Amino acid sequence: MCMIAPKKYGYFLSIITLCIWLTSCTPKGKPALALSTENTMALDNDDIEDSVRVKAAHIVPSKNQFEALKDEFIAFVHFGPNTFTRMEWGNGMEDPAIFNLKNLNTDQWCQAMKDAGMKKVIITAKHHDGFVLWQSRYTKHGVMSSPYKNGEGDVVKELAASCKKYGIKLGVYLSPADLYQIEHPEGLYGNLSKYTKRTIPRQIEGRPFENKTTFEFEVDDYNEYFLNQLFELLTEYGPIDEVWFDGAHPKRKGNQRYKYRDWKKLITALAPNAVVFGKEGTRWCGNEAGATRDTEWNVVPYDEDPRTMNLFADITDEDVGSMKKLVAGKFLHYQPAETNTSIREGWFYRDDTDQKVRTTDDVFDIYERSVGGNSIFLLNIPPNREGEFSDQDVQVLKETGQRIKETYRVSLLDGADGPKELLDQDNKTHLILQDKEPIVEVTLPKATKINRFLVQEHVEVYGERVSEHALDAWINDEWKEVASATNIGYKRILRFPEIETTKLRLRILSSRYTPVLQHISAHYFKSRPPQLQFSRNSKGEVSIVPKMSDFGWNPNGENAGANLNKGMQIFYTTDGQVPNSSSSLFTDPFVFGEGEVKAVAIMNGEKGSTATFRFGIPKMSWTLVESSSAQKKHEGELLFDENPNTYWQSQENDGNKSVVIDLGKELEISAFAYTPPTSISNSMIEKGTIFSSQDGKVWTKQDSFTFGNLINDPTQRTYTFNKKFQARYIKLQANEIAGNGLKATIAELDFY
Ligand code: FUL
Repeated sequence: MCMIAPKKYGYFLSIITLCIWLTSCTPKGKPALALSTENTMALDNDDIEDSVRVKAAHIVPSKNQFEALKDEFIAFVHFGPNTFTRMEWGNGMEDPAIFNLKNLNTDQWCQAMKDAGMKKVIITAKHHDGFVLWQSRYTKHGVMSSPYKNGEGDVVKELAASCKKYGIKLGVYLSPADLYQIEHPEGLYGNLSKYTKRTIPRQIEGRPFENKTTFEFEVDDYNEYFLNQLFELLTEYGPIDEVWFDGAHPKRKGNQRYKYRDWKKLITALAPNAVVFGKEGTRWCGNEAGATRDTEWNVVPYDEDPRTMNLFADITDEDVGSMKKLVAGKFLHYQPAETNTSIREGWFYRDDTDQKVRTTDDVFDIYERSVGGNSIFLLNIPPNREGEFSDQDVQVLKETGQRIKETYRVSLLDGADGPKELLDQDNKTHLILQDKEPIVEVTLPKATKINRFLVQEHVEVYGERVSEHALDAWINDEWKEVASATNIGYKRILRFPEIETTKLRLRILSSRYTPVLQHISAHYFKSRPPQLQFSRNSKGEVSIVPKMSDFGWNPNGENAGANLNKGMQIFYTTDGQVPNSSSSLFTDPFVFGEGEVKAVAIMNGEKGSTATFRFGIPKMSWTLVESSSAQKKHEGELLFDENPNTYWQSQENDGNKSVVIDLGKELEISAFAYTPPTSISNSMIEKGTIFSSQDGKVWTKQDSFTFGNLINDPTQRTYTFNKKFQARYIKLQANEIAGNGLKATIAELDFY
């Protein structure tokens, strides 16, 4: 590795660069620091990949960013008029009376967060509808005009008091988008007012501030309004540890600009410990589904200096900070990602019946992938109309907290022989790995079962450097690689099949500069064989995987059961026998016709419950003869594409609501199964008739069927015909839709 000194740092840097060059050419003794560390560094025109790499290895988090990283698991609370209107986005024209809160139990929220192990909560003090949850002096569109405590209530104040009581940090979401200020005739958003010098806060008679600080800014009406509200939130609710600026805009007006640099000045002065989300502090991870990247670098490139930027674009690419990306930038900046998602289907509470809640497996899986993948896990729990977290949410939070504690509270490396600096609990001690092939080895006091390994770099002082690493375990008198991954950064959790070992070895395979580790620990997650689910693809191939939750909002594509239970094996039979460890091992999808498949998951010798699925006649040679008035994107073919997530749907005004299928050849039929779509509940077929034909012209009515309770239980229903019959063509006629719906839908049809 040879480098060229960037011009900007001139002579001084050239010397440093030379030192790096010299030391990098010797096997040992490479210093841990070659440059002074910074939160942001400029790249120069003559920087080459090697010098960019060294700079990237010297970018460190700010104090507030590091605190935010250490909080790890934090809560989001979306609450407001949408809680009562059941909308995801309000329109700003809601009557404040709609916020008809009778009770509010912020202590219950905080208790549940505490049980989950969350360290901070961010509340939507103002969402896009512009309704404010605190007693602002600057608007009447908020809790002050609602029935709650006769207009005297203050949700932010009550939460702040509970946070203090439970030792939870507080953050505020203040939406720059403000539909009330856009829509109201006297609204300030985009009202084309002049930018003039204004004093913040604007004094309001009879409502003096205890904090006497004032600011002068050259701003327009909406920026002044925003700054005034920030002033209230940052001075009257105790310490604020995060300010969350959402990037979404349901609507804009008057080319309204935001003077973020002024907002920032106010925040820095009034809430010096607050990290700012959506600006240079922390960034959006790029999705709202709880999906995580395999490689989440927190050193990211910028084209402009983020310290002086006003507008921040979302970073949504899969690759956020590879060398290729960094080299193409003009500035390098440390900016941790927040993995934000909701525990419920949607950001706001709707109901306890249709709006599903994530499973504990799901939340714990996201926790391990996000916190253990160099990001912060921000989980939304929307309070209900009783002002509480619903029981189901509380239960999931409790179970998640229990798992986090049980799995991660103690390290199975306690008492192990290895580098003390990494094994202790002191987050200042660290180990500089100067060898060419850096290795950390630990010997455990006794043979121990583990399936998780946690490693942290000393990012606070040395930044993030490791780009590839692997873990070996001593098994049967030799080293065996059990896990590997790319970067580490603040924290990496490696998950692997259970092993029993007396020695572990962490190998750093590549790094941007001398790796400096801060902590390692080993853990055991007590898992149980998961429940299984079956599917068949359009080629007739059967797959068996751990059951996915039916959480339908924003799917992240992960199978939590499989992620948590590495090393599980699935055995199956197709001859009706109960499967066991001598049955066929499921590795890849296999072709299977009509009949029953039984499967069982076995984990570390423990057997799960046997799952059975009856597959109907394969559908590869089926064709659609006709489907009445299909909706666009919901064509008839989708009812036999072997994908229950896609469906045929008729038009609303279709009196006929029927489908005709050609089975490809004449077959004997004894039963059929109807799978309704789970994503919509108002068009499931409750009553219908099945007709059969040999030639597609002459039809015989077979049976009429009725399926009950579809809306509450939208699972597959099977109907056995009174008499078996021969048919090549089948017609299904929908006669009645559940809940008096007007459209008919079919996710899948099966015949046996
Ligand atoms: C999005 C918003 O539009 C959603 O309503 C929610 O607040 C989410 C956290 O951010 O951009």
